Amino acid sequence: MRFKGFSRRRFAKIAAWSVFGISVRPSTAAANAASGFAKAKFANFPDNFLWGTATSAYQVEGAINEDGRGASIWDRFTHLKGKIIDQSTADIANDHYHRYKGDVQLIKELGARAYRFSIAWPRVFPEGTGTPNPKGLDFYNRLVDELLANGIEPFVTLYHWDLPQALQDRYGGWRSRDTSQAFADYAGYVAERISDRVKSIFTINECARLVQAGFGTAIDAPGLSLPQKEINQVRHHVALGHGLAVQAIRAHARSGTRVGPAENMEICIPAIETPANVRAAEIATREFNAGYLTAILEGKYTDGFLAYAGADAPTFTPEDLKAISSPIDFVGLNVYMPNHYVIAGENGEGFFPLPFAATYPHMDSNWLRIGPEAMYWAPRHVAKLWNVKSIYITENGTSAADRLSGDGKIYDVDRIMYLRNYLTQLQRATSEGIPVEGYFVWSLMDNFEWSDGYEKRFGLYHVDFKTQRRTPKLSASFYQEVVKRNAVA
Ligand code: PNW
Repeated sequence: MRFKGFSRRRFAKIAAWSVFGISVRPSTAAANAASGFAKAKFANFPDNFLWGTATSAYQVEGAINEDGRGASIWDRFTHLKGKIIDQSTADIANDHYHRYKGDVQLIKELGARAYRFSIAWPRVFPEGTGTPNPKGLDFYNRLVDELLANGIEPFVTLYHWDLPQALQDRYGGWRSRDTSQAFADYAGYVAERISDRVKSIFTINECARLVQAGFGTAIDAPGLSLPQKEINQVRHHVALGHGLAVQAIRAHARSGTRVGPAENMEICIPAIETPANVRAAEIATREFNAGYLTAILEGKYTDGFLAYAGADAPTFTPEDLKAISSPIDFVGLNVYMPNHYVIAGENGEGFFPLPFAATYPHMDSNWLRIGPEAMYWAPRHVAKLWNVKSIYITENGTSAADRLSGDGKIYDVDRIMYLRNYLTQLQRATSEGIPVEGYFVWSLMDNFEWSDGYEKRFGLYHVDFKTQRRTPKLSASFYQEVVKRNAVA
Protein backbone atom coordinates (compact mmCIF):
# COMPACT_ATOMS: atom_id res chain seq x y z
CA MET A 1 0.00 0.00 0.00
CA ARG A 2 1.19 3.51 -0.79
CA PHE A 3 0.74 6.33 1.61
CA LYS A 4 -0.93 9.25 -0.05
CA GLY A 5 1.36 12.16 -0.55
CA PHE A 6 4.52 10.31 0.43
CA SER A 7 6.47 10.52 -2.77
CA ARG A 8 10.16 10.23 -3.24
CA ARG A 9 10.39 13.93 -4.00
CA ARG A 10 8.62 14.79 -0.81
CA PHE A 11 11.09 12.63 1.14
CA ALA A 12 14.02 14.37 -0.50
CA LYS A 13 12.57 17.66 0.69
CA ILE A 14 12.23 16.43 4.25
CA ALA A 15 15.77 15.13 4.20
CA ALA A 16 16.98 18.52 3.02
CA TRP A 17 15.55 20.12 6.15
CA SER A 18 17.81 17.94 8.21
CA VAL A 19 21.00 19.12 6.65
CA PHE A 20 23.28 20.33 9.37
CA GLY A 21 23.39 24.05 9.82
CA ILE A 22 19.81 24.46 8.72
CA SER A 23 17.57 23.88 11.69
CA VAL A 24 15.00 21.15 11.49
CA ARG A 25 11.76 22.79 10.42
CA PRO A 26 9.18 23.47 11.44
CA SER A 27 10.33 23.86 15.02
CA THR A 28 8.42 21.75 17.51
CA ALA A 29 7.35 24.84 19.39
CA ALA A 30 5.88 26.29 16.24
CA ALA A 31 4.37 22.92 15.42
CA ASN A 32 2.76 22.78 18.85
CA ALA A 33 1.34 26.23 18.47
CA ALA A 34 0.03 25.39 15.03
CA SER A 35 -1.52 22.16 16.27
CA GLY A 36 -3.38 23.95 19.02
CA PHE A 37 -2.02 21.56 21.66
CA ALA A 38 -0.80 23.01 24.92
CA LYS A 39 2.84 22.74 25.95
CA ALA A 40 3.56 19.65 28.03
CA LYS A 41 3.58 19.89 31.81
CA PHE A 42 7.39 20.03 32.10
CA ALA A 43 8.96 23.44 32.35
CA ASN A 44 11.88 24.12 30.02
CA PHE A 45 15.33 23.44 31.43
CA PRO A 46 16.46 26.23 33.81
CA ASP A 47 17.57 29.43 32.10
CA ASN A 48 21.26 29.01 32.80
CA PHE A 49 21.31 25.27 32.16
CA LEU A 50 24.67 24.35 30.66
CA TRP A 51 24.63 22.22 27.51
CA GLY A 52 27.89 20.53 26.66
CA THR A 53 29.69 17.64 25.07
CA ALA A 54 32.46 15.40 26.40
CA THR A 55 35.56 13.47 25.34
CA SER A 56 38.62 12.08 27.10
CA ALA A 57 42.31 12.50 26.38
CA TYR A 58 43.32 8.99 25.42
CA GLN A 59 40.22 8.46 23.30
CA VAL A 60 40.79 11.45 21.02
CA GLU A 61 44.24 13.02 21.30
CA GLY A 62 46.72 10.71 19.58
CA ALA A 63 50.23 12.22 19.45
CA ILE A 64 51.35 9.75 22.08
CA ASN A 65 55.05 10.47 21.61
CA GLU A 66 54.86 14.19 21.15
CA ASP A 67 56.20 17.03 23.27
CA GLY A 68 57.62 14.80 25.96
CA ARG A 69 54.51 12.79 26.84
CA GLY A 70 55.26 9.68 28.89
CA ALA A 71 53.60 6.31 28.27
CA SER A 72 50.31 5.44 29.90
CA ILE A 73 48.91 2.06 30.90
CA TRP A 74 46.58 2.31 27.90
CA ASP A 75 49.51 2.66 25.48
CA ARG A 76 50.96 -0.50 26.94
CA PHE A 77 47.61 -2.30 26.96
CA THR A 78 46.53 -1.48 23.39
CA HIS A 79 49.85 -2.71 22.07
CA LEU A 80 49.39 -6.14 23.61
CA LYS A 81 47.90 -8.76 21.33
CA GLY A 82 44.22 -9.56 21.64
CA LYS A 83 43.18 -6.84 24.07
CA ILE A 84 41.40 -4.55 21.63
CA ILE A 85 38.65 -6.06 19.50
CA ASP A 86 39.85 -4.62 16.17
CA GLN A 87 43.55 -4.74 17.13
CA SER A 88 43.63 -0.96 17.02
CA THR A 89 45.45 1.52 19.26
CA ALA A 90 44.88 5.18 20.05
CA ASP A 91 48.33 6.20 18.81
CA ILE A 92 46.60 8.57 16.41
CA ALA A 93 42.91 8.28 17.39
CA ASN A 94 41.16 11.51 16.32
CA ASP A 95 44.45 13.41 16.04
CA HIS A 96 42.74 15.93 18.30
CA TYR A 97 46.14 17.05 19.61
CA HIS A 98 46.69 18.73 16.24
CA ARG A 99 43.09 19.34 15.24
CA TYR A 100 41.73 20.81 18.46
CA LYS A 101 40.90 24.16 16.88
CA GLY A 102 38.64 22.56 14.32
CA ASP A 103 37.09 20.39 17.00
CA VAL A 104 36.28 23.43 19.11
CA GLN A 105 34.36 24.74 16.11
CA LEU A 106 32.34 21.50 16.06
CA ILE A 107 31.26 22.20 19.65
CA LYS A 108 30.39 25.75 18.74
CA GLU A 109 28.29 24.59 15.77
CA LEU A 110 26.10 22.66 18.18
CA GLY A 111 25.47 25.80 20.19
CA ALA A 112 26.91 24.07 23.25
CA ARG A 113 28.52 26.32 25.83
CA ALA A 114 30.53 23.74 27.78
CA TYR A 115 33.11 21.09 26.98
CA ARG A 116 34.32 18.35 29.28
CA PHE A 117 37.74 16.98 28.37
CA SER A 118 40.43 15.22 30.34
CA ILE A 119 44.08 15.99 30.93
CA ALA A 120 46.54 13.20 30.24
CA TRP A 121 48.55 12.80 33.43
CA PRO A 122 51.57 11.37 31.51
CA ARG A 123 51.77 14.52 29.40
CA VAL A 124 52.18 16.62 32.54
CA PHE A 125 54.26 14.17 34.59
CA PRO A 126 55.83 11.68 32.14
CA GLU A 127 57.07 9.61 35.09
CA GLY A 128 53.91 10.08 37.12
CA THR A 129 55.69 12.12 39.78
CA GLY A 130 58.82 14.24 40.00
CA THR A 131 59.78 16.62 37.24
CA PRO A 132 56.85 18.09 35.31
CA ASN A 133 56.97 18.45 31.55
CA PRO A 134 55.90 22.04 30.83
CA LYS A 135 55.02 21.23 27.23
CA GLY A 136 52.36 18.84 28.50
CA LEU A 137 50.31 21.52 30.16
CA ASP A 138 50.96 23.90 27.25
CA PHE A 139 48.62 21.86 25.09
CA TYR A 140 45.78 22.18 27.59
CA ASN A 141 46.47 25.87 28.01
CA ARG A 142 46.05 26.28 24.25
CA LEU A 143 42.87 24.23 24.30
CA VAL A 144 41.41 26.18 27.23
CA ASP A 145 42.22 29.49 25.57
CA GLU A 146 40.63 28.34 22.33
CA LEU A 147 37.47 27.25 24.16
CA LEU A 148 37.18 30.51 26.06
CA ALA A 149 37.76 32.53 22.91
CA ASN A 150 34.76 30.71 21.45
CA GLY A 151 32.51 31.21 24.46
CA ILE A 152 32.77 27.60 25.64
CA GLU A 153 33.37 26.85 29.32
CA PRO A 154 36.06 24.25 30.00
CA PHE A 155 35.29 21.42 32.46
CA VAL A 156 38.45 19.44 33.19
CA THR A 157 38.68 15.81 34.27
CA LEU A 158 42.04 15.00 35.82
CA TYR A 159 41.95 11.25 35.46
CA HIS A 160 40.17 9.43 32.66
CA TRP A 161 42.05 6.15 33.03
CA ASP A 162 45.39 6.94 31.37
CA LEU A 163 47.67 6.31 34.34
CA PRO A 164 51.38 6.94 33.74
CA GLN A 165 52.91 3.53 33.01
CA ALA A 166 55.80 4.50 35.29
CA LEU A 167 53.44 4.37 38.28
CA GLN A 168 52.16 0.97 37.23
CA ASP A 169 55.74 -0.28 37.04
CA ARG A 170 56.91 1.38 40.24
CA TYR A 171 53.94 0.87 42.57
CA GLY A 172 51.52 -1.46 40.83
CA GLY A 173 49.46 1.65 40.07
CA TRP A 174 46.25 1.92 42.09
CA ARG A 175 47.20 -1.19 44.06
CA SER A 176 49.34 1.17 46.13
CA ARG A 177 48.37 4.26 48.08
CA ASP A 178 51.52 5.87 46.71
CA THR A 179 49.50 6.33 43.54
CA SER A 180 46.74 8.10 45.51
CA GLN A 181 49.35 10.56 46.77
CA ALA A 182 50.94 10.94 43.34
CA PHE A 183 47.51 11.74 41.92
CA ALA A 184 46.96 14.42 44.54
CA ASP A 185 50.35 16.00 43.76
CA TYR A 186 49.51 16.04 40.05
CA ALA A 187 46.04 17.48 40.79
CA GLY A 188 47.47 20.31 42.88
CA TYR A 189 50.07 21.12 40.24
CA VAL A 190 47.50 21.32 37.46
CA ALA A 191 44.89 23.19 39.52
CA GLU A 192 47.41 25.88 40.45
CA ARG A 193 48.14 26.52 36.79
CA ILE A 194 44.71 26.33 35.18
CA SER A 195 42.32 27.61 37.82
CA ASP A 196 42.67 31.16 36.57
CA ARG A 197 40.56 30.05 33.60
CA VAL A 198 39.08 26.67 34.55
CA LYS A 199 36.44 26.94 37.27
CA SER A 200 35.26 23.32 37.45
CA ILE A 201 37.40 20.24 37.93
CA PHE A 202 36.40 16.58 38.05
CA THR A 203 38.85 14.36 39.86
CA ILE A 204 38.41 10.80 38.62
CA ASN A 205 36.21 9.44 35.85
CA GLU A 206 34.18 6.38 36.79
CA CYS A 207 35.86 4.71 39.72
CA ALA A 208 33.35 1.86 39.41
CA ARG A 209 34.26 1.07 35.83
CA LEU A 210 38.01 1.52 36.16
CA VAL A 211 38.20 -0.76 39.18
CA GLN A 212 35.91 -3.47 37.84
CA ALA A 213 37.24 -3.58 34.28
CA GLY A 214 40.88 -2.80 35.09
CA PHE A 215 41.34 -5.09 38.09
CA GLY A 216 38.46 -7.58 37.96
CA THR A 217 37.37 -8.58 34.45
CA ALA A 218 40.68 -7.45 32.88
CA ILE A 219 38.85 -5.84 29.95
CA ASP A 220 40.54 -2.48 30.53
CA ALA A 221 44.12 -1.52 31.36
CA PRO A 222 46.07 -2.58 33.30
CA GLY A 223 44.26 -5.84 32.51
CA LEU A 224 44.42 -7.51 35.92
CA SER A 225 42.13 -10.07 37.54
CA LEU A 226 42.67 -9.71 41.25
CA PRO A 227 40.97 -11.45 44.17
CA GLN A 228 38.08 -9.52 45.74
CA LYS A 229 40.06 -8.29 48.73
CA GLU A 230 42.60 -6.65 46.45
CA ILE A 231 39.90 -5.21 44.21
CA ASN A 232 38.36 -3.59 47.29
CA GLN A 233 41.78 -2.25 48.23
CA VAL A 234 42.26 -0.77 44.77
CA ARG A 235 38.85 0.93 45.03
CA HIS A 236 39.84 2.32 48.41
CA HIS A 237 43.02 3.78 46.91
CA VAL A 238 41.05 5.36 44.07
CA ALA A 239 38.64 6.88 46.60
CA LEU A 240 41.60 8.09 48.65
CA GLY A 241 43.18 9.53 45.50
CA HIS A 242 39.97 11.44 44.85
CA GLY A 243 39.87 12.82 48.40
CA LEU A 244 43.54 13.79 48.56
CA ALA A 245 43.16 15.45 45.16
CA VAL A 246 40.21 17.50 46.44
CA GLN A 247 42.43 18.70 49.30
CA ALA A 248 45.33 19.47 46.99
CA ILE A 249 43.08 21.42 44.64
CA ARG A 250 41.71 23.44 47.57
CA ALA A 251 45.27 24.16 48.66
CA HIS A 252 46.57 25.22 45.24
CA ALA A 253 43.68 26.49 43.12
CA ARG A 254 42.20 29.97 43.12
CA SER A 255 39.33 30.29 45.52
CA GLY A 256 36.01 29.58 43.89
CA THR A 257 37.33 26.58 41.95
CA ARG A 258 34.71 23.85 42.13
CA VAL A 259 35.60 20.19 42.38
CA GLY A 260 33.86 16.82 42.48
CA PRO A 261 33.87 13.25 41.14
CA ALA A 262 32.40 12.05 37.82
CA GLU A 263 30.93 8.68 38.60
CA ASN A 264 28.94 6.02 36.83
CA MET A 265 26.96 5.21 39.94
CA GLU A 266 24.84 2.09 40.19
CA ILE A 267 21.43 3.44 39.27
CA CYS A 268 18.48 1.97 41.15
CA ILE A 269 14.95 2.50 39.93
CA PRO A 270 11.67 1.79 41.71
CA ALA A 271 9.96 -0.77 39.47
CA ILE A 272 6.65 0.84 40.36
CA GLU A 273 6.74 4.41 41.62
CA THR A 274 5.22 4.11 45.10
CA PRO A 275 6.64 5.82 48.21
CA ALA A 276 7.77 2.47 49.64
CA ASN A 277 9.54 1.48 46.42
CA VAL A 278 11.13 4.90 46.03
CA ARG A 279 12.51 4.53 49.53
CA ALA A 280 13.72 1.03 48.64
CA ALA A 281 15.51 2.45 45.59
CA GLU A 282 17.22 5.05 47.79
CA ILE A 283 18.40 2.41 50.24
CA ALA A 284 19.63 0.28 47.33
CA THR A 285 21.46 3.29 45.85
CA ARG A 286 23.27 3.88 49.12
CA GLU A 287 24.37 0.26 49.42
CA PHE A 288 25.24 -0.43 45.77
CA ASN A 289 27.49 2.65 45.77
CA ALA A 290 28.94 2.06 49.22
CA GLY A 291 32.51 1.53 48.02
CA TYR A 292 32.84 4.99 46.51
CA LEU A 293 30.08 7.63 46.27
CA THR A 294 28.51 6.79 49.61
CA ALA A 295 31.94 6.84 51.26
CA ILE A 296 32.73 10.21 49.66
CA LEU A 297 29.43 11.71 50.80
CA GLU A 298 29.10 10.09 54.22
CA GLY A 299 32.72 9.62 55.33
CA LYS A 300 32.26 5.96 56.15
CA TYR A 301 31.80 2.55 54.62
CA THR A 302 28.26 1.39 55.36
CA ASP A 303 27.66 -1.47 57.77
CA GLY A 304 26.11 -3.37 54.88
CA PHE A 305 29.21 -2.95 52.75
CA LEU A 306 31.58 -4.05 55.51
CA ALA A 307 29.39 -7.02 56.46
CA TYR A 308 29.08 -8.12 52.83
CA ALA A 309 32.82 -7.75 52.19
CA GLY A 310 33.69 -9.57 55.41
CA ALA A 311 37.34 -10.64 55.31
CA ASP A 312 37.65 -9.00 51.88
CA ALA A 313 36.99 -5.52 53.26
CA PRO A 314 39.71 -3.00 52.41
CA THR A 315 42.29 -1.96 54.99
CA PHE A 316 41.79 1.68 55.91
CA THR A 317 42.31 4.24 58.64
CA PRO A 318 39.91 6.86 60.03
CA GLU A 319 42.16 9.53 58.43
CA ASP A 320 41.61 7.88 55.05
CA LEU A 321 37.86 8.22 55.45
CA LYS A 322 38.27 11.82 56.47
CA ALA A 323 40.26 12.55 53.32
CA ILE A 324 37.85 10.59 51.12
CA SER A 325 34.92 12.64 52.39
CA SER A 326 36.58 16.05 51.90
CA PRO A 327 33.73 18.44 51.04
CA ILE A 328 32.96 18.64 47.32
CA ASP A 329 31.11 21.25 45.28
CA PHE A 330 29.18 19.04 42.90
CA VAL A 331 28.62 15.47 41.87
CA GLY A 332 29.12 14.47 38.23
CA LEU A 333 27.08 11.51 37.04
CA ASN A 334 27.74 9.47 33.93
CA VAL A 335 24.31 8.08 33.08
CA TYR A 336 24.02 5.35 30.48
CA MET A 337 21.57 2.81 31.80
CA PRO A 338 19.63 1.48 34.76
CA ASN A 339 21.51 -1.04 36.91
CA HIS A 340 18.76 -2.27 39.24
CA TYR A 341 14.98 -2.23 39.30
CA VAL A 342 13.85 -2.67 42.89
CA ILE A 343 10.75 -2.98 45.01
CA ALA A 344 10.49 -2.76 48.78
CA GLY A 345 11.33 -5.91 50.70
CA GLU A 346 9.03 -7.87 53.00
CA ASN A 347 7.04 -5.63 55.38
CA GLY A 348 8.12 -2.66 53.28
CA GLU A 349 11.68 -2.84 54.56
CA GLY A 350 14.99 -2.78 52.72
CA PHE A 351 14.92 -3.46 48.99
CA PHE A 352 14.46 -6.35 46.65
CA PRO A 353 16.25 -6.22 43.27
CA LEU A 354 14.37 -7.69 40.29
CA PRO A 355 15.88 -9.37 37.26
CA PHE A 356 15.63 -7.58 33.93
CA ALA A 357 17.31 -7.87 30.55
CA ALA A 358 16.49 -5.00 28.29
CA THR A 359 19.23 -4.80 25.68
CA TYR A 360 18.58 -3.50 22.21
CA PRO A 361 20.62 -4.99 19.36
CA HIS A 362 20.20 -1.93 17.17
CA MET A 363 22.06 0.11 19.77
CA ASP A 364 25.04 -2.00 18.76
CA SER A 365 26.12 -2.74 22.31
CA ASN A 366 26.41 -5.76 24.53
CA TRP A 367 26.16 -3.74 27.73
CA LEU A 368 24.12 -0.64 27.14
CA ARG A 369 20.56 -1.33 28.24
CA ILE A 370 18.04 1.37 27.50
CA GLY A 371 16.14 2.70 30.48
CA PRO A 372 15.63 6.43 30.11
CA GLU A 373 14.26 6.81 33.64
CA ALA A 374 17.83 6.22 34.89
CA MET A 375 18.33 9.87 33.95
CA TYR A 376 15.62 10.96 36.37
CA TRP A 377 16.36 8.68 39.31
CA ALA A 378 20.16 9.01 39.42
CA PRO A 379 20.23 12.74 40.22
CA ARG A 380 17.08 12.50 42.34
CA HIS A 381 18.62 9.87 44.62
CA VAL A 382 21.89 11.78 44.93
CA ALA A 383 20.11 15.03 45.79
CA LYS A 384 17.74 13.32 48.24
CA LEU A 385 20.11 10.89 49.97
CA TRP A 386 23.03 13.25 50.46
CA ASN A 387 21.51 16.69 50.11
CA VAL A 388 23.76 17.43 47.13
CA LYS A 389 22.99 20.90 45.78
CA SER A 390 24.77 20.76 42.44
CA ILE A 391 24.80 17.91 39.94
CA TYR A 392 26.12 17.62 36.40
CA ILE A 393 25.34 14.84 33.97
CA THR A 394 28.94 14.38 32.93
CA GLU A 395 28.19 11.73 30.27
CA ASN A 396 25.19 10.29 28.50
CA GLY A 397 24.98 8.80 25.06
CA THR A 398 24.96 5.60 23.10
CA SER A 399 26.67 3.68 20.41
CA ALA A 400 24.38 2.87 17.50
CA ALA A 401 24.58 0.96 14.26
CA ASP A 402 25.34 4.13 12.29
CA ARG A 403 25.09 3.65 8.54
CA LEU A 404 26.38 6.00 5.92
CA SER A 405 23.43 6.56 3.60
CA GLY A 406 23.69 7.00 -0.16
CA ASP A 407 23.76 10.77 0.12
CA GLY A 408 26.79 10.60 2.42
CA LYS A 409 24.81 11.45 5.56
CA ILE A 410 24.19 9.51 8.74
CA TYR A 411 20.55 9.37 9.81
CA ASP A 412 21.14 7.99 13.29
CA VAL A 413 17.56 7.96 14.48
CA ASP A 414 18.36 5.27 17.06
CA ARG A 415 20.70 7.68 18.82
CA ILE A 416 18.11 10.46 18.56
CA MET A 417 15.50 8.12 20.07
CA TYR A 418 17.88 7.31 22.92
CA LEU A 419 18.83 10.93 23.63
CA ARG A 420 15.29 12.27 23.35
CA ASN A 421 13.98 9.75 25.86
CA TYR A 422 16.81 10.31 28.36
CA LEU A 423 16.58 14.08 28.01
CA THR A 424 12.84 14.00 28.57
CA GLN A 425 13.52 12.30 31.89
CA LEU A 426 16.16 14.92 32.69
CA GLN A 427 13.64 17.63 31.93
CA ARG A 428 11.25 15.98 34.38
CA ALA A 429 14.07 16.12 36.95
CA THR A 430 14.88 19.80 36.51
CA SER A 431 11.15 20.64 36.34
CA GLU A 432 10.81 19.15 39.81
CA GLY A 433 13.70 21.23 41.11
CA ILE A 434 16.32 18.48 41.21
CA PRO A 435 19.52 20.54 41.03
CA VAL A 436 21.06 19.40 37.74
CA GLU A 437 23.03 22.31 36.32
CA GLY A 438 24.35 20.91 33.09
CA TYR A 439 24.54 17.99 30.70
CA PHE A 440 27.45 16.69 28.62
CA VAL A 441 26.55 14.38 25.77
CA TRP A 442 28.98 11.51 25.19
CA SER A 443 30.48 12.09 22.82
CA LEU A 444 31.31 15.09 20.68
CA MET A 445 32.65 12.74 18.01
CA ASP A 446 33.32 9.07 17.38
CA ASN A 447 36.54 8.06 19.10
CA PHE A 448 38.63 5.21 20.48
CA GLU A 449 36.11 3.21 22.50
CA TRP A 450 38.61 1.37 24.75
CA SER A 451 38.61 -2.39 24.24
CA ASP A 452 35.97 -1.96 21.53
CA GLY A 453 38.50 -0.01 19.50
CA TYR A 454 36.87 1.97 16.69
CA GLU A 455 34.02 -0.49 16.25
CA LYS A 456 31.64 1.32 18.58
CA ARG A 457 30.72 4.85 17.68
CA PHE A 458 29.28 7.26 20.27
CA GLY A 459 29.71 10.59 18.47
CA LEU A 460 27.32 13.29 17.33
CA TYR A 461 29.91 13.74 14.61
CA HIS A 462 30.99 10.80 12.52
CA VAL A 463 34.75 10.45 12.15
CA ASP A 464 36.41 8.79 9.19
CA PHE A 465 39.58 7.55 10.87
CA LYS A 466 41.41 7.24 7.54
CA THR A 467 40.93 10.85 6.52
CA GLN A 468 40.09 12.39 9.94
CA ARG A 469 37.05 13.93 8.31
CA ARG A 470 34.29 14.87 10.75
CA THR A 471 30.69 14.78 9.51
CA PRO A 472 27.67 15.77 11.58
CA LYS A 473 25.15 13.00 12.08
CA LEU A 474 21.44 13.78 12.23
CA SER A 475 21.78 13.58 16.03
CA ALA A 476 23.99 16.69 15.85
CA SER A 477 21.03 18.56 14.37
CA PHE A 478 18.80 17.09 17.05
CA TYR A 479 21.12 18.25 19.83
CA GLN A 480 21.48 21.67 18.25
CA GLU A 481 17.71 22.00 18.35
CA VAL A 482 17.49 20.93 22.01
CA VAL A 483 20.15 23.43 22.97
CA LYS A 484 18.43 26.19 21.05
CA ARG A 485 15.02 25.54 22.60
CA ASN A 486 16.42 24.63 26.04
CA ALA A 487 13.80 21.91 26.09
CA VAL A 488 13.04 18.56 24.59
CA ALA A 489 9.54 17.89 25.89
C1 PNW B 1 32.16 5.47 29.86
N1 PNW B 1 29.00 0.25 31.83
O1 PNW B 1 32.46 4.14 30.04
C2 PNW B 1 33.50 6.19 29.77
O2 PNW B 1 33.64 7.23 30.71
C3 PNW B 1 33.84 6.67 28.41
O3 PNW B 1 35.22 6.86 28.30
C4 PNW B 1 33.32 5.68 27.39
O4 PNW B 1 33.77 5.95 26.09
C5 PNW B 1 31.81 5.74 27.46
O5 PNW B 1 31.33 5.56 28.77
C6 PNW B 1 31.12 4.74 26.54
O6 PNW B 1 31.45 3.44 26.89
C7 PNW B 1 31.52 3.22 30.47
O7 PNW B 1 29.23 -0.94 31.52
C8 PNW B 1 31.71 1.91 30.11
O8 PNW B 1 28.01 0.53 32.55
C9 PNW B 1 30.88 0.93 30.57
C10 PNW B 1 29.83 1.26 31.39
C11 PNW B 1 29.60 2.57 31.77
C12 PNW B 1 30.45 3.54 31.29
